Amino acid sequence: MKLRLLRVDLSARNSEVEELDQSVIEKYVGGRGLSSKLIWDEVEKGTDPLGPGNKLVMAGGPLTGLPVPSSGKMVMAAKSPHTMGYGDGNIGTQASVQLRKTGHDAVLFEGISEDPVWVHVDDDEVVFKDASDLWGKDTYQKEDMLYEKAGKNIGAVMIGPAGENLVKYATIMSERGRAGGRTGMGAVMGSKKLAAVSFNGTQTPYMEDEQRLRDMAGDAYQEISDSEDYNFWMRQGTMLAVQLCNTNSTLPVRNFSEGIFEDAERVDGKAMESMKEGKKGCPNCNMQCGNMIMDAEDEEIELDYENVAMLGPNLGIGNLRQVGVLNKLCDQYGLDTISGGSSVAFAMEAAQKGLIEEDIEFGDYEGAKQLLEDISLRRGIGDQLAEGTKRTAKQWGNESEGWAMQIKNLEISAYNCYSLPGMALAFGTSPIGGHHKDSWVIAWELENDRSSYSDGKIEEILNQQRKRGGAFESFTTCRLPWIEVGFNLDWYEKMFEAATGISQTWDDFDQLGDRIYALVRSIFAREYGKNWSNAMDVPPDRWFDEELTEGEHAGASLDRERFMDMLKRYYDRRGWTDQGVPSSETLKELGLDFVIPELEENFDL
Ligand code: PTT
Ligand code: SF4
Repeated sequence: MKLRLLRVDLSARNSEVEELDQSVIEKYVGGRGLSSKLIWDEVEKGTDPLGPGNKLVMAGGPLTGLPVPSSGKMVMAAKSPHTMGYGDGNIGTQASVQLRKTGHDAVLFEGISEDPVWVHVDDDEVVFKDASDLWGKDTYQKEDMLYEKAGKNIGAVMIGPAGENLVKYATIMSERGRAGGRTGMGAVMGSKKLAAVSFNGTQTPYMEDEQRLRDMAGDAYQEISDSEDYNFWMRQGTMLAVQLCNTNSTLPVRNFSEGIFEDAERVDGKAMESMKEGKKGCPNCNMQCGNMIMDAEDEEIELDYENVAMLGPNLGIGNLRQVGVLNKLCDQYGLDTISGGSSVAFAMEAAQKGLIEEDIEFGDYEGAKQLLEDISLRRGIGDQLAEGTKRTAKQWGNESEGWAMQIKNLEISAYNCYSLPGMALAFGTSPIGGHHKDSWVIAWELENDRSSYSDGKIEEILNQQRKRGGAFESFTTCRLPWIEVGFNLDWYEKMFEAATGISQTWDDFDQLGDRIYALVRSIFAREYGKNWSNAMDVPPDRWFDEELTEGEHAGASLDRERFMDMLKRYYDRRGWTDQGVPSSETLKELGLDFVIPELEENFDL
């Protein structure tokens, strides 16, 4: 099997196909694995992430679009304008399936278009379409226009005004509710004047043993729908986490200052169930988790936990239909709900403390709406907040950096960690900044000595990072069948072999995860050079210096010394130096020798 990479040069408006041989799949698989290799190889240190030298990858993997549960995902990756290191996100959309049906496994965009452009890939044909009428429209409008012009069979991704205005945490959107690339992949598209990308394919993606894969699919899907947790998942999806977090004092409330929300029952999974109008989800999935309700403007909106927690409790807003409107606004503007919610909460706290004159306070729904719009359009303080909480804190001063809730500039997702050392470490060592996607160790931690800083937690984090951040991001399939309904991991070895003809075990996939972690970390280290240190992996001061004041866990905070010791033990397990950079021995073991010379310029490996 070979990988087909479509290179699209937006400056020259031409394209070519490059075939990558099987050894690339064996070593990097696809998705994040392939993307991180391409970014290391092709995006030089110091490249302006919003300039022509940055490259944007949209990569499926060998399982994408095949008869495999929840296989409608792809990774979008580039140098992140937000973290300034490797950035990516994962999106479930028909575009992933259609990409592979065009006969390509990944697309790499380079250069910058002079005028707004929409790239349409129709099997082997790449068409550069004028997008001047799409530019300035929101993502809902853009999508309608794309379907009208190219037909409903296409799969499309697009940016909204936030991406066009280069908001540092603009996402790429699809299908009114799928979002990917909270590390600013929407801004990278915006900088390239790439308004939308669509795919329409007629081919069958490569399958080494199609019959075997199809035979397995029936049983695999059945195992999912027969699982014990299936019905509850279908009722609540990710919304089940509101109650879990509130009960355990880990909900982000009013800019992460508390862990319990007085109106949690009005925004939790049960409340959502009482309003539910239907379900939605990604292609090839039989456990669709998008829950639709009517928002306060009487329009349909899909709710997920992160969106609700960051735009509800974290803003002091306890009305689910209003939260729905804020969520919809972010989707229309193409603004990440997590960073957007965190930035608005940061402004609310700053106003409360008198750092800014704006009249906005926690619980102010209209104010939140206005500010999300101002961020997307870069108006007033929205222009500052569009740079993220850390950069804004540097301007607003008064030690506000301590409650700018970010790691490596990326705003932390919706788990409040005063009493969760393990989840705090998972955020700290997430490869792309404060994101929960690679290690959602919270569920395990709540059941296993939550207050400890133990080696056991480090092992669990490593295990999750390898599987979630390595294998699933590279297959690329949704990880939720495994995590939420216990779909057996053995399936993936068999499906991978039937799809590619390559035999790999979970030991190999785990090593893939380690390889990707070392490579992504090397991209950050190369980029930051002498400015890199282990401080980049440490959560904000708020979790160490302040305490929860309410509920069973009142008085809880993280212990800095114990956290730093845990971080050091984590580095040791990874074979990284005390500054969190992979050692030359580790790089050699993982087949990443080519990284060493550039890192040695700044680090003692
Ligand atoms: C993901 C992050 C998440 S993670 C959520 S809700 W989650 C937020 N969703 C946003 C949104 O919606 N609109 C918006 N404007 N911004 C948003 N930002 C936030 O982005 C998503 C699901 C979910 S819902 C999760 S956990 C799982 N994530 C997966 C992953 O990362 N990899 C993988 N192999 N499988 C996954 N399955 C699940 O997919 P980022 P989606 Mg998303 C409206 O991309 O950048 O990683 O940020 O992809 O198709 O929407 O599915 O409670
Ligand atoms: Fe998409 Fe949810 Fe299905 Fe995963 S479980 S593929 S996120 S609908």
